[in-house]
Amino acid sequence: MSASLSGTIPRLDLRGRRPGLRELRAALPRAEVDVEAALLAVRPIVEDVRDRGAPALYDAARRFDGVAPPALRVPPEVLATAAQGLDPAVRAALEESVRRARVVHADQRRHDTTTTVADGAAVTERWVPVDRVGLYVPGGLAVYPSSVVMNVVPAQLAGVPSLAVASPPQRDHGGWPHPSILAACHLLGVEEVYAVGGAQAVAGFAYGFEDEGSVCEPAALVTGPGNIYVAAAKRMLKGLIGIDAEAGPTEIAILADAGADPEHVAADLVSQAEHDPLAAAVLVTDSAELAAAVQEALARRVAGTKHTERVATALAGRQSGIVLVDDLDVGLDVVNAYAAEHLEIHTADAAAVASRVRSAGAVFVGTWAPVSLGDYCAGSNHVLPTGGCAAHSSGLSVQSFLRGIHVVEYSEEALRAVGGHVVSLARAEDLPGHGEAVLARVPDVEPGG
Ligand code: HSO
Ligand code: ZN
Repeated sequence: MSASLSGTIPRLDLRGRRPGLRELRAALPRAEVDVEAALLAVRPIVEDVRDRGAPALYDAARRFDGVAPPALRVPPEVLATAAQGLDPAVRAALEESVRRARVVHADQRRHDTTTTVADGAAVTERWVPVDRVGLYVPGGLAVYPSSVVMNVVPAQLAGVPSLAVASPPQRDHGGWPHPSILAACHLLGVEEVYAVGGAQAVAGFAYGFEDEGSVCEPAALVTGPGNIYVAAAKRMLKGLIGIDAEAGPTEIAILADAGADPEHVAADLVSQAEHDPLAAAVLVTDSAELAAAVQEALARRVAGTKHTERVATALAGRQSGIVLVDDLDVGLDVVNAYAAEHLEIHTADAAAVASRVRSAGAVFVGTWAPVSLGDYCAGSNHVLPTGGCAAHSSGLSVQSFLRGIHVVEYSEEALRAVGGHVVSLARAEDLPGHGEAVLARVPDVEPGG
C-alpha cells in the first residue's frame, strides 16, 4: 500500500489553548473552492442559453456530456420504463425514504399567523409557495436518486404548483438521464423531467426554453446539488432566480471523547469521504488515545473500502484533519466555528452536548445515528449547507420553498391612532410625502400622537 493510500489524516494540536473564532477559522481545515474562476467558463454558456434556448442546450450536451439527448423533455414512457426496471430492494428503500421524509417535512409546514397589533390593526404573515421550482440532479461521479427525494419532497409538501427536474443526458442510456434518477422522479409523481445538465440546466430553468413544441417555463427558484459549474451558474443567476445554497463538497465533523468507538468514528469518516476527493472529514477529540485508535482503524478501512483512492485523497487533503483539544468545551468551540454540513456527537451524554451545538447543517446524536442514515432514511433532509454556511443558513426544508407575504389591514380608527407617528417619522427622514399620504386620509392627526 502506498503511503498516500494509507488513510493518514492531517493533525492539528490545539491542546493547551482556547483560540477565538477568528483564529479557529484560519486554523481549521477547509477546502478551497474557487467558484469565481468557474464563473468565467460558465458565463458564455448561460448567455448562449439565454439567447438561443434549446439549440444552445443541445450544443452544450454534445460538448459537456458527450451526447445529445433524443429530446430535451423526457417522454412519460421513458420515465415509466425506468421505474419498472428498478431493483425491487432499491424501490422499497426509496419508498421508505420518501415515506419518512414526508412525515418529517409535513410537520415543517407553516401556518399563516395574524397578529392584532392594536384595535382594528392586524398584520398577517401569509405563506405562499413559489410558483415554479427547477430541481437540478447531478449525473456525473454522483448519481443520487436519494437527492431527488430530498429536493422533491419538501417542494411538494410546500405546495409548489409546478415542479420540473433536470439531470444530464447519459451516453450509456440513450441520451436520457440516468434511469435511477428517472425512476425516482416517477415514484414521486414528477412528470416534467429534462435531459439537461450542468450550468446550462440552471440557465434553462432561469430563462425557460422551447423544444419540439414543449415549453419549459422559467422557474422562480432553482435548487439541488451540483458541481462547481452548477454553483457558478447559480451565483450568476441569483436574483433572476432564487437558489438554495451553493452546494460544495460533502463534510463530516465528529466530536468524540475517550468513550467513543473508534470503528464507528472511522467508518463514518470514510462514509462521507467516499463522495469526493475534496470531501472533508474532521475529527475533534480530547482523547489522544481515541485519535490514535481512529487513525489505526482508518488505515484498515481505507485499504478495504471500494473507493480507496477517493477516500484516501479526501482524508489526506488539507480540508480534513484530526483536531486535538483539551476538553469538550473547546471541542464545541471548534465544531461551532467549523459549522460542518454534518456533525456527529460521540460523547458521554451526547444529547446534552448536541444541545450546545449552534452551527451545523445537521447534528447526529450518539451511537445509533450515523450520517449515512440521514443521507437516506432518517426522515431529515440531506441537502445541507457546506463550506461553513451553516453559520448562517439551514438545510433544505419546506420553508425553502415558501415566501412570507405581510398582509396589512388597518381600520380608519386604527390609522388615526398611529398616524401622527408616521407623520413625525416622515418629517424626520425628510420624506413629507409619506406623511401627506396619511394626512390625506386622516387630516386631524397631530405629529407625535
Ligand atoms: N452525504 C451527501 C448526500 C448523499 N449521500 C447522497 C449519499 N447520497 C450530502 O449530504
Ligand atoms: Zn452521503
